[in-house]
Amino acid sequence: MPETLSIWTNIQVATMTPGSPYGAIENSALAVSGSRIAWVGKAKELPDPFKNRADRVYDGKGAWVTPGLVDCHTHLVYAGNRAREFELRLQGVSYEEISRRGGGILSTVFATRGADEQELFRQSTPRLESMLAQGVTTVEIKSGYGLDVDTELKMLRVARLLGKTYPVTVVPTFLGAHALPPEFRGDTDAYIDFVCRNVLPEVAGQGLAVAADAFCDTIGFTREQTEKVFRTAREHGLMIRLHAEQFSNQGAAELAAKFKALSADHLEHLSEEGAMAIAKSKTVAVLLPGAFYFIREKRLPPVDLLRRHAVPMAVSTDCNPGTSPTTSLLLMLNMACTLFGLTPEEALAGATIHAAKALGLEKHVGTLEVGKDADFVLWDITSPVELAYAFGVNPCQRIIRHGEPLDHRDFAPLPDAH
Ligand code: DI6
Ligand code: FE
Repeated sequence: MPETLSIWTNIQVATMTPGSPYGAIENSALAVSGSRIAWVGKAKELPDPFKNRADRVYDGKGAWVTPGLVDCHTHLVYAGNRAREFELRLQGVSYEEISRRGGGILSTVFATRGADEQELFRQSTPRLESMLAQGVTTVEIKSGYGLDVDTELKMLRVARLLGKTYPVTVVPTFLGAHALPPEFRGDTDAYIDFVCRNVLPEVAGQGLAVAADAFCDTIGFTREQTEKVFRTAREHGLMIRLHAEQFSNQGAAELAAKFKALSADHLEHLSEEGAMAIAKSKTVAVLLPGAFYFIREKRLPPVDLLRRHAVPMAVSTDCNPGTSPTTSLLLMLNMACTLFGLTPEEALAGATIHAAKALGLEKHVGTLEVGKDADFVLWDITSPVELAYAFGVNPCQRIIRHGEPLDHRDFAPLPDAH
C-alpha cells in the first residue's frame, strides 16, 4: 500500500537549514509521505504529482512552521522537588554549599530511590506533557538520581516508557557519575569503579541508554574519574556527552573533545583552549540559561569565543529540580538572548538543528528537509523572531509528529488515563 501523502498549504516555513535567515520560505507548502518530509518549498512550485495524489490537504492559515523542537539536555525523570532548597538559597546559602552539606542532588536521589516505577512515571508525566505542549518532539532524558544499579535502571525504564506512551522521541543518557551517593562517602574512586563495573555494563547491556554523561566539576568528579567512565562507555558502544566547566574550569571541554563527545554542556567557565578543542572535535556547545538564571550565576558562557571558533551552540532547559525547574524550551530561547546574547535566530537554531546534532540525530530531525522525519510545529506568530521575543507565552498551534497531526489529548492525556 502506498504511503499516505499529505500536503500542508498556506504556511511560511522556517526550515532552519543554513544559508539564509531561519532558512525561511514564505508562501510555502510542505508535502509529507508517510512519516517523512517529501517536499518543501514555494507553494507555487509544488509539483503537480504531489497536488494530484494528495490524500489529505491541510490549510495552515498563514501559520509559521518550524521543525519540532529538540530539548537536548534534561533530567526530566525524578521524584519530589527542591522548593525548600530554593528558600535556603534565597537566604544566601549557595548551591555548592547545599551540595556539600549533603542536600542538593542527593535529596533528589533519596526521593527517586523511594519512588516505585509507577510513581516515578506519574511524577514525570506533567513535565513531559508541558514540554510537548510547547512544540518539543524530541527530548533527551538523563538518569543520575539513582546512583545505584536498581534506581539508575528504573529511571531509564521510566524514560523509555515515556517515549512509548507519548508522541515524542526520547533519547536516554546514563549519568551515573552525577554525584557521590552516601554509601560511598569519602571514596569517589570506589564509586567510579562501581559505576564502571556494575552499573554502566548493565545499562548498556539492557539497551537502556545511547550515551553516557558525567558531571566533571569540583562538586562532581575529576577529569581522571570522568575519563574512566568515558573509556568504559566507549567499550560498551555508548556515545559521550559531558556537564563541563559549569562552576569551575577543569579542562573538561578538552576531555570531551578527546572522546569526540556529541556535546559539552553548560560551559560558563570554558577557556579558549577548550573552545578550540571542541571546535576541532565537532562537539556541540549546549547552553543552559535556565540553570544560569536560577542559581544566579555571574559568569556568562563565552558566546563570542564559541562563535569565533564556529562551535555550534544548542539551547536546552536542563529541566531538573535543583538548578533549572522549568519545562519551557521557549522560555530558554528568550533567556539565551537576554542573558547570553544569542540572536533569536541562533537561539532557535539551538533548539532545532544544533540540538539535533547534540543528540547525533541530525540526519532525522532538527530541520525541515526532504527525507527527514515529518516532525513540525505550526505557530501563531508573524515572524520566527517571536519565538524568542515573547516569554511566558505559548504560541504553539498544532504539532505534527511523524506526519500525524496530534490531538491535544495525545500529549496531555486525562489524569486517570494511565
Ligand atoms: N549540573 C546541573 O545543573 C544539574 N546537574 C548537574 O550536574 C543539577 C542537578 C540537580 O541539582 O539536581
Ligand atoms: Fe544538567
